[in-house]
Parts: sequence; C-alpha cells; structure tokens
Amino acid sequence: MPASGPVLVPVLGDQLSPNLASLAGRDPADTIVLMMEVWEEATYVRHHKQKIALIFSAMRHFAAELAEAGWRVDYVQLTDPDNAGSFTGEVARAIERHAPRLVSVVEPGEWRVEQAMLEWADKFPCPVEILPDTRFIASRAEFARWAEGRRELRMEFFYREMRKKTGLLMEAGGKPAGGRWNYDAENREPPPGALLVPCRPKFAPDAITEEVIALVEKRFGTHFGSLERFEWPVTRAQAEAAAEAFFAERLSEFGPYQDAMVGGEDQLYHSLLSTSINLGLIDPLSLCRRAEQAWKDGKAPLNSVEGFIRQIIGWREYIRGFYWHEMPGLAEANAMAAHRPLPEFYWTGETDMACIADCVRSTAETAHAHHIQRLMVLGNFALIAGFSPAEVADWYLVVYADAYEWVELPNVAAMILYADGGRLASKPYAASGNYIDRMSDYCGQCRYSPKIKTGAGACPFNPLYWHFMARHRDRLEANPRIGRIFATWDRMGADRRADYLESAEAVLASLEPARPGYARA
Ligand code: FAD
Ligand code: DLZ
Ligand code: SF4
Repeated sequence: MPASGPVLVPVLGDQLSPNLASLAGRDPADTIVLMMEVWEEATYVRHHKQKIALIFSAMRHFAAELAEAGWRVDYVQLTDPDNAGSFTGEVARAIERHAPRLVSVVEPGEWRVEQAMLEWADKFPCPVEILPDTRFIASRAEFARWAEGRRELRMEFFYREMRKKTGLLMEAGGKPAGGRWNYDAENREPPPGALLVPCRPKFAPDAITEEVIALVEKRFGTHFGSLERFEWPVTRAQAEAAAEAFFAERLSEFGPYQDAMVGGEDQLYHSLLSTSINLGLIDPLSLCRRAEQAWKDGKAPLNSVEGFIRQIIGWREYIRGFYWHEMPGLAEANAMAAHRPLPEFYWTGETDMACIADCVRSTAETAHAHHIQRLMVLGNFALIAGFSPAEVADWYLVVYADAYEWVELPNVAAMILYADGGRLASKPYAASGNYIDRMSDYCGQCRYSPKIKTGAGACPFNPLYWHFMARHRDRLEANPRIGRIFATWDRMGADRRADYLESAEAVLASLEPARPGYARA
C-alpha cells in the first residue's frame, strides 16, 4: 500500500460530529471520509422505521455539510448495487478504491461493532488506528479506574466526579452549587391539573428526508412503527433550534415534572434531545453549560438545571462507562432468572391497561417515550412480570429512535430488570399501580383500578408487584432499601397473600406471547 495515499476516515451513523477525533486537525485535501448505509446495521435488529429514516437522513445531511466544508466524502448508499452490506465489507471496498496509507476511525458505540473493528488491522493491507470517542466527558479508561475495586457502581458518586471535572454547578472550595449535589427530591411532582406545555419545534421532512422515508417504506416496510409523524431534527441547525426552544420554554419546568405522565402528551417538559445528542448533532457538554447559564441568569431554577445536567453528565456518562465495563457479560445477565416471553401487546399496544397502551402508542407513532414511561410503566411491568432480559432488550433497541446498545442495554438489563443483580441500582424499580396513579392521569381512563388489589378489575400491577416480591424474597429481603416490605407481606395473612398470588398467576396466564419476527428476522 503506498505510504503516500490519503487517510481513510470511516464515520459511523452515530458519529455525525464535526469535532470527531478522527477528523480533528486533519487536512481535508489528504483525507477521504467514508460514510456507509449498510444492511447489517439496519437489520441486526429490525429497528423502528423512524429510527432508520432518522439515521440515514442525518447521515446524508452530515455528508453534504462536510462536502460543503471542503471534505472529500465517499458516501455509499444502501441501494448501491455493489454495497457489501457491512462496515467491514465497505471499508475493504473503500481501501481498494482509495489505497489509503491509514484507516483512522473513532471507537464505535457498540461492543458488537468494536469486535469487528478490532479485526481490521489483520484484515486490511494498511494500518488501522482506533481513537477514543472524545465526545464523552469520561473516557472508558477513566470509568474503569473509578469502578476498580467497587462492588456497587452507583451513579451518584460518579456524577459528583463529573461535576468536579467539568466545574458545572460548582462553587469555590469544591462545594456543589446551592449546597447539595442532587435536587431529585424536589423533582417528583405529579402532573398539574391543567397543562399548558409549550409545543416543541417539529421539523417537517425536506427533500433528503422524503427520499429516505420512501426508501425505508420500500425496504423496511414490515418493521415496527409508523413514519407518518416524522418530526426529528436531522441537522445540527435543527438540533440547535430544538435545544434553543427547550431552554427558552421548558427547562424551568423540567425538574418538577420530570416524573409526570399524561395520556396523549408525549413530550411534557422533556428536551427530546437524546436522538440529536446520540447521533452527534449536538454536544452534550455545551448543552449543560447553557443550562447552567440559564440558572446563573435567573431564567431557570436550580432543581431543574441540576436535574437536566445530572441526566447528561451523570446518567448518560455513567451508563456509557457501565456498558463498556460490564460487557460482554451484561448482554447475558439474568440474575432474576426471568424467562417469560414478551407479550404481543408490547408491539401492538392492544391491552386494556391504559398506561401501557398509551406508552406503546407514543412509541409506535414517534419512536419515543419519555423516561418515566420507559422506566415505571413499560420497564416496571417487564420487571414484575419477569420477562426475559434478552427479549426486553431487543424491544427497547428496536423501538426507540435514540437507542444504541451502549445506552439501551444498561438501562434495560441493569436499571429496569435488575438482571445485573444490583451492580447499577440499589434496588429493583418495582412499583404497584399506586405509583402510576400518583404520577399520571392514566388510571382514570383505565378499565382497571389501582385501588382494587386483587381479582376482577384489579390493576394488574398490584398483584404482580407482590408476586415479584414473593418470588424474589430470598434475594431482596436483606436489601435495606426494600427488605421492610416483607413485614407488610407477612402481616397480610395467608388468605390475602394467596389472593395476590392467585390474581398474579391469572394475569401472567393471560399474557399472549409476541409472535416471532418483530425484533429479529
Ligand atoms: P430528557 O428527559 O430531556 O433528559 C435529557 C438527556 O439526558 C437525554 O436527552 C439523555 O441524553 C440523557 N439521559 C437521561 N436519562 C438517561 C439515562 N437513563 N441514560 C442515558 N442518558 C440519559 N436513552 C437513550 O438515549 N437511548 C436509549 O436507548 C435509552 N433507553 C432507555 C431504556 C430504558 C429502559 C430507560 C429507563 C431509559 C432509557 N433511556 C435511553 C434514557 C432516557 O429515557 C432517554 O434518554 C430520554 O427519555 C430521552 O428523552 P429526552 O431527550 O427528552 O430526555
Ligand atoms: C443504527 C444504524 C443503522 C440503522 N444504520 C446504519 C448505517 O447504515 N450506517 C451506519 O454507519 N450506522 C448505522 N446505524 C448506527 C450504527 O449501528 C452505530 O454507529 C453502531 O452501532 C455503533 O454505535
Ligand atoms: Fe395502568 Fe393499573 Fe392505572 Fe390501569 S389502573 S392505567 S393498568 S396503573
């Protein structure tokens, strides 16, 4: 291979950042940027149609921006008759076309892709460098150092390190702004009676997106979800506009109503920026700095700003570190020995449970559901019913436009299903219908009642909650955060306990397993 060839820089679908480490400081005249729409990435799970359309459209827009800025971009479309179908196959073809002196790529977000990438140096005739993804605040090595020797990896302590590292919401002497690190206790308001949530900007598809939507409808028409309401930002300018509207109109209420749910209200005060952040369209640290500025300028209260910043430099960074630290075992973890198949209604939304039906509706229509819907409705039900972690993880990876395994899997396996046995969460996020009733308006629209505990009309979350506790008593009783619940269980008396268990068994028996083929071909 000639030492004089260009540098080949493959840019993956979630690496759409001009400051990507493999592009930074490079001479555009000496570089070929390779972008590839490949069948393998689009089908290793059968992603929601909107997710594929979003990624392809954002990739095509980013390629155009790079070309505009003077970069030579070799863009391989899915329909290219010679498309090799995989990253490795396409990089091999590009090496034949361009005879590069070096392949320079940023580490991927997923373990599966990294395994393939690690073989490139042996497969290809030129050297391959894999650079750290500097768009994260903590490197994988930094997280590993922090985690070393810790039995439990709690987000809260990692988050404090990130606060110190970035200086966000810090006062002199290393003290947190306002005297507390975490204002979560102030962020649990139920939804207010009358809601006047400002509408977020919605981005109508332009010609590029229209073309991609047609392609997705044609090639992936049988995948889950609808393309009708495609409203995602697909460029940096649109992501900026979405962020601007969030800071101006919703950040101040973000904190208090973070855990609230309202039927038919798909956004509430959330930012809806995860798709843009994960694609690389917008820089997470700069978002946090702007949130901090809003607080300093008196435009948003500390509990909202701290809550938002914690989601990003706390949860998002921690989840990514946790993923790499725990892989590949995390994908197999099943500490709660949960083996029940995912039911059909996770895909169709056809259930009398109003909360689940609304969350699945929003998921199918928009490829999004907000955090507490993912955690305390869909996730909680999956936990207490004992669905198989592999099936649940496939579902979440398929259905959300912001889902990449590095962020989806820890949230699913460790946060909602406790499948890691408590490395991430100090207790399972199990809850009965009361929680959902307190935090939403769902129950008023439901065939079931959270007040009815067992038998006909009982909210299915109620008996399943106790069934879950009873079947995992051995593991959970010693847990100081949840163990006391068993005193309540014991006080109920044998008949009441039998009622709960019998009702739960009836719910479980009624769950119709999903037909095969939704998530994987
Ligand atoms: P906001 O509520 O406005 O929060 C701001 C930002 O904080 C988000 O954009 C996101 O970047 C970050 N954030 C918040 N919570 C988390 C978290 N737990 N983990 C990582 N980042 C977080 N998020 C994804 O980006 N991709 C996923 O595949 C994904 N899967 C999830 C699965 C489950 C079971 C659960 C419980 C959560 C999951 N999340 C995932 C986290 C969270 O639900 C979404 O980031 C959030 O709903 C995105 O909407 P938003 O941008 O309006 O977030
Ligand atoms: C998710 C996805 C899809 C659907 N398609 C592509 C693609 O065709 N080309 C591409 O570069 N990336 C795609 N992606 C995102 C990748 O799956 C993602 O970059 C890796 O999994 C690493 O996180
Ligand atoms: Fe959901 Fe139960 Fe409320 Fe119905 S009663 S909406 S199933 S929590």
